[in-house]
Amino acid sequence: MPLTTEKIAAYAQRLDSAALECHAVTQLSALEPGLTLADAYDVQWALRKRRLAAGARLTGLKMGLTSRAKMKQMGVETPIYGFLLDEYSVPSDFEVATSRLIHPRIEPEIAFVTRSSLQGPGCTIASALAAVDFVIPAIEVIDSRYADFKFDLPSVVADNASSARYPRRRLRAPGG
Ligand code: 0L1
Ligand code: MG
Repeated sequence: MPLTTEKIAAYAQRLDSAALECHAVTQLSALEPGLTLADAYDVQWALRKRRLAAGARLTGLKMGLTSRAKMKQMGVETPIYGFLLDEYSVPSDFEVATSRLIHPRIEPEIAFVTRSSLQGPGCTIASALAAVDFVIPAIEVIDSRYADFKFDLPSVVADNASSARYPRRRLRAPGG
């Protein structure tokens, strides 16, 4: 049975508070042993709505578990997604305040900067490619809200794919 609306909201609040107060919590599937991927994305979407209602702005999306090594580690075949907010961004020449994070790690990434927004239904690979302005190497700071950075797939999806910080660059047109 899918999670009730009340439980989705309560779990989103739990993860939001963990991030805001910098304390680790037990992974969600330990509280909800039957947690499905669909439940987990419902919690992630509720978390996104909470942050937007608190004044945050959506700045992008991320894919997680994109490397073969990570997929193998988690026993999955497809990547997951999460959201990025303005409040996660740090000027690229600033230090990241690790005191505001639980147990941060960094990952090398590839960032796709788009020039126009994309919306489904009917969003194709061709329209996604056409929307790309340029592609740059990037660094991502991830931070699991779960104790000891331990989680299964649905738990990490609910926790917004461990999203935490990313560098904000002053973007110039190539050659500009
Ligand atoms: O960005 C990522 O690939 C992280 C996805 C979640 C797994 C992790 O936190 O290591
Ligand atoms: Mg990453």
